[in-house]
Amino acid sequence: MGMITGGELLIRTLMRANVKHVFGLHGAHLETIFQSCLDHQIPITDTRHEVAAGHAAEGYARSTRTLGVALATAGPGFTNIITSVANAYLDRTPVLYITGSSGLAEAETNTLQSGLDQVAIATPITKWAHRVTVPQTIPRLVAQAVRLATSGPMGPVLLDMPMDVLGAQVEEGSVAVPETVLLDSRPMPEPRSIDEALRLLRTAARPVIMVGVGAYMSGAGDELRTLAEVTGTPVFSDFQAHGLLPSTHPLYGGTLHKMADLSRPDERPDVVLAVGVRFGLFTLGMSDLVVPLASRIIHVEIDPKEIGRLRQVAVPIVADPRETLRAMNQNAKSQTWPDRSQWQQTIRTAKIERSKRAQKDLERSAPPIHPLQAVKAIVDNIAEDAIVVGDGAEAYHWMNEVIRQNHPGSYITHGFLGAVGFGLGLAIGAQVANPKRQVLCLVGDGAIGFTIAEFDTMVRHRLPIVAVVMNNHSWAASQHFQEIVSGKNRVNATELRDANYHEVAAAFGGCGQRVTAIQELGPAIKAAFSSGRPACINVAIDLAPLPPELHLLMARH
Ligand SMILES: Cc1ncc(C[n+]2csc(CCOP(=O)(O)OP(=O)(O)O)c2C)c(N)n1
Repeated sequence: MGMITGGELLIRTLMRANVKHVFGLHGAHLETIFQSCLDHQIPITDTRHEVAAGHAAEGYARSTRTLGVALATAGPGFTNIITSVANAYLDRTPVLYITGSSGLAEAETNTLQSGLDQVAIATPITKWAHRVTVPQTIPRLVAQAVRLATSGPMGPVLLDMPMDVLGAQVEEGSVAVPETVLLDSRPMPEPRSIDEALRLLRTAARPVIMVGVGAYMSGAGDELRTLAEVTGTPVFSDFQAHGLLPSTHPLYGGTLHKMADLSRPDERPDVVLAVGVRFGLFTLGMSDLVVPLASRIIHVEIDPKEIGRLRQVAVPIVADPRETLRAMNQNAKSQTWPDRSQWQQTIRTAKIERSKRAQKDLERSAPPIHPLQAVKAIVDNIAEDAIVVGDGAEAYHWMNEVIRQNHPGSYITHGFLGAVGFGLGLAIGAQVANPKRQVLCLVGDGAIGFTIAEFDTMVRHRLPIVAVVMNNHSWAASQHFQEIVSGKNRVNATELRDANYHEVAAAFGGCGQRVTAIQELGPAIKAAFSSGRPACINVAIDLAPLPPELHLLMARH
């Protein structure tokens, strides 16, 4: 047996963890990893900015519910990727970030790309951040990092690998690489809590199920559908659980914010079964618009920190969401459930009323294009299983009005960090993980500027993503916020120029088109997908309208 490098030990361990693809941007500190990827045919999607590599690893993880891996070099590579680490942390996305750093032997010598304690900086925004100092420990520590990232509550981990640890030569047979890295072990609910939860649900007059990231990440879709159907309970989902119950299902009520439409006293939910949901932004914080203060809550959550965060919980269940719903179903099936058809009808009526309110905007015949018309044209012209990434600010709030998803993990949009500009990166990861599916990235004209050079990455890696820019020559959510909070005449530094974003895509070798009339948008989307090339459709939209969800959010300021 010969000698192998630390980078080789890392890649061998990742292969045991089923890692088939990584994202990154080269730096000399990482060279042995790049060489081992070459030897083992692990493709690296190399991006034009580390943050896009990080977001791509998130997009890969979010669309597959498996680990994403991102590589960033020492110093500026690390600082560039931090927004992605923070986003993965707040969204609970399982990503392993590998960062290079200067050699241990060069500690405190003011050498290139050094002088930062990368682990200290990453610690508060990861589940675990650690510096590997002994090459022989690489397999053990990488396996530990992977297990932590992929166990509930999932989240990012960061391993900092000094250049001389990655480059060290180790006798091949002297270090064992673990056979199995991933765990398949889930915390089970107490039978007593299952009985209590079912009793509360059965006695409710107007129960709802709210699903969130935990339900999605635990793969609870089938169990959710069964419970909803057996008990006749309508389902609302947060931004990550979209599609867990197909949007076409008669019991699907919409995203969590839509619960605010149930505003009359006789239509407010009285029991809420929250499955893997984190209360906060998507339940409108302390306000009772989404979750009535008087409602009784059953909270199924793998992280005890989330229980009781904003609301008193009647039945707390700290366990895996899928296993909890499975246990509930086992008992629920043999029980008699009240007829809930009237309550279900109330929710269907609320949905119909909301779409009626949107009708006037959709019927606008003259330019400028209403943003709602644009997002509707998108959902009407993409494949049934397309993945939609929602970036920008008002742009994705408009998309929330019309999005229909029948497959979980197919609408990837903002969570608690709300970092505009993450869309192209997320789309790259989603497309790499799902090469046969359409991937469309909806993005604001402000947001696209953050990583517009990623059209180059898409062209080089043959990723036929279609980006639709909602061009209102403004940081619209910011500008509207100023107008509402500070005054119509107090707009300051939130306007943009009407730029030819589509020409940037074309300049990198993709295709691009400007759209100024709504009739052109559907055909443009279809043509872009049939071209098989990355594309940018630059749509001139009306700046004036405010998405209904933002009315709700801004009303709280
Ligand atoms: C990285 C980052 N910087 C700044 C903000 C503050 N911010 C929130 S919304 C917004 C405007 C976004 O404009 P655009 O991308 O054009 O989307 P639109 O609102 O027009 O859909 C900004 C700058 C943010 N959320 N994230």
